Amino acid sequence: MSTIGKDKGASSQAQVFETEIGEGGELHQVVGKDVDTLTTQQGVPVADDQNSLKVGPRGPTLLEDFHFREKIFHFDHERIPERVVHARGYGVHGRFVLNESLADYTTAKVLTEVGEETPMFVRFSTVAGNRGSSDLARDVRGFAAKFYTKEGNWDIVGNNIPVFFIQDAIKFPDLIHAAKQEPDRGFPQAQTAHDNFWDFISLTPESMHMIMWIMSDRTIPRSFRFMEGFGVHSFRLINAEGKSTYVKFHFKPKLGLQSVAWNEAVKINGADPDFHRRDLWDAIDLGSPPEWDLGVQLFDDDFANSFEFDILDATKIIPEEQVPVKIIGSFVLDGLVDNFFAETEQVAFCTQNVVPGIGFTNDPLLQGRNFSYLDTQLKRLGSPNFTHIPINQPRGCPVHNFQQDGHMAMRNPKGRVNYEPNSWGGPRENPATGYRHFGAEENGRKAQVRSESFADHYSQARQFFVSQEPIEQKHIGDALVFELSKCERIDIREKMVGHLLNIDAGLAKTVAAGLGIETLPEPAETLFETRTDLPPSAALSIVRNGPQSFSGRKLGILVTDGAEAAIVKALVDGLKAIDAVYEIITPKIAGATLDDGTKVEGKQKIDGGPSILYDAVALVLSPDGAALLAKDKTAKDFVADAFGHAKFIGYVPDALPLIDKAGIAEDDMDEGLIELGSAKSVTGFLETCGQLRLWDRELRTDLDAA
Ligand code: HDE
Repeated sequence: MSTIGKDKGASSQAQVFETEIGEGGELHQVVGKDVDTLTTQQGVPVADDQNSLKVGPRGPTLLEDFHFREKIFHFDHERIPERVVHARGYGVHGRFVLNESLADYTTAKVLTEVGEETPMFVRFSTVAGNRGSSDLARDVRGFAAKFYTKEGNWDIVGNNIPVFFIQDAIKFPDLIHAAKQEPDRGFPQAQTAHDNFWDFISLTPESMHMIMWIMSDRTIPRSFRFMEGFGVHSFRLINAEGKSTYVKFHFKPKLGLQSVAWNEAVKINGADPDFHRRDLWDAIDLGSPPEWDLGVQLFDDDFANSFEFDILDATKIIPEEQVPVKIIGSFVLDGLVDNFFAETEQVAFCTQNVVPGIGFTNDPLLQGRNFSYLDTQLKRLGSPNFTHIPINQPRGCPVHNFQQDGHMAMRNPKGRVNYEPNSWGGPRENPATGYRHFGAEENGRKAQVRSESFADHYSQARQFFVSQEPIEQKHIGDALVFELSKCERIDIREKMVGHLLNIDAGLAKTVAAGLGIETLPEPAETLFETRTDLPPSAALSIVRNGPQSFSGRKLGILVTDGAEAAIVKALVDGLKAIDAVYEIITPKIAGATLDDGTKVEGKQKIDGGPSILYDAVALVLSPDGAALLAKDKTAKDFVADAFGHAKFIGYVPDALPLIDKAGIAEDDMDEGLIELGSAKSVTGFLETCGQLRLWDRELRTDLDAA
């Protein structure tokens, strides 16, 4: 017995296996090749990593085994606290190139040196869910960008929605407590459909504009690649003369905007909780990295003073019709991380990270954030030296200062001097190039107050609603009914309808009807005369800013044995030509043999590739294949879901029995079901797929639309 145990451990450790291909193509295992030897953290070579040190083969484990202890100790400490918000995220590297100089407005090199490439790191996230929650939660998406500029790191810690719930940072802990899981039961997570959230919202009228955005499809994006990003606050640009211009930052995806349907989102969360991160990984890995334009809205004090709302109020936008977004450059996100923890998890964004020529305004939300982000990194990363972690280190410039010591200090200078001024030498402040805060004139009485200029909570909420296409308005109504139907307290539902009455009477009535509220409540009381009818803004609709083609999107091609090879080939070629991707879904993962004898590999077995994972689907089936699948629940769901989610469906005539069995009757057949009678018809089908969805189908077929 004892010999067996000993030999096993010794042999598995002493031999390091590598494979080598012999002359005849055979594989050899090579023992003891020149590969690195496993070591402890102290660099001591390890002889046995399979068995702990024991007294005899069945005896107790000894504390003396320092390798065992070190390994377990380190494992025990692998986790760091997850972010208190935005815990679930996905980061990638990128590059920003400036096309148009803002030299009239700012000295920041990143915004004035045309053609210069600035490395970036971007982390996308959901807000409320924990680190292990699913990607398609209805939630705001974080869109945080770190620019490693020549003058230091500049962070835009933005979201995919240009406004926020609250006007003053002091309410942030309440908002987040109410949104996250309830404290007694620990659920629901990653969703706002519960009493505490809507209770807080119903008592916080300033959130109403944001509520319109989060109940829209903006919070269930198809992919990070199809999302806008916003810096939200008004910042300042400061030029060489010390003059300040206000700025709002915008990221506009080159692919256009796109979201999924709510019922689809719910199902995606089950089928692939990593849907968004996988999508981004695949796009970069397959060589189609996403790109965004960086735009700015620039305005001065005259505009700020004449604008209907306060430019310091983060619950308001400045409509693009009033101040157009000027595109000044673009960025591509084309680099996957080498290590998720080292980069995505340890990246520390701080709104306070600005460079010379960029400054803050008095937005009370931004002022609070400037404290919070630095503070939270200490908690999360455990040391004031979190800036020494490679992902957080400036890359475009040196770092010289006399901050020293602390946990995990990695940048320890040599020499005697650690103070400034000194007579030894070393870095000194530089009034010419150093960061200068904008010298805004301030005066006023110290008080805990909210400016009256922040008081109109409904006009822009209405403006957002009336800027939506009918299908988008329907989705907002559906979302409100769904969320409020999950509130147990009727009074909370009623209070919310009271707010909606101040936004749009039609919407309020739809929601009341959906919730079974027979008598409409009184409109919510407002402190000031609040609500003007603002003109609709086309920039606020997803449908009106959707993709121009199927490029960057994904077709699911359901294929069975005996299916027409010419159609499959035409689809595959057509998709490649427009830089779109596809997956072949087959009844068995081994793939299918087509009518000309060629074999196609199945990327998904039908059970693992539901149609919710694709932007559109094609059914290329043989008569036998269709007959077989017409009996299969999963295959029927594949078609029924694609239809229900208003997707375009291409089909060969032989697939009709499956379509029929999926519950799509002959008189349901609409222009979104496109016959692929020949390879030629494929082009037309792919062109049609370039539209987002056939939303009219939903308006025709969904009970709630009536
Ligand atoms: Fe954040 N927010 N936030 N937030 N936020 C954090 O910082 C906070 C707000 C946003 O991928 C935390 O490093 C306060 C608005 C993003 O690492 C924390 C207030 C916007 C991310 C924090 C806000 C954001 C965060 C948690 C109200 C859009 C993820 C972990 C005043 C403009 C960054 C961390 C990443 C993360 C505080 C409101 C965006 C606690 C106090 C408005 C994208 O510091």
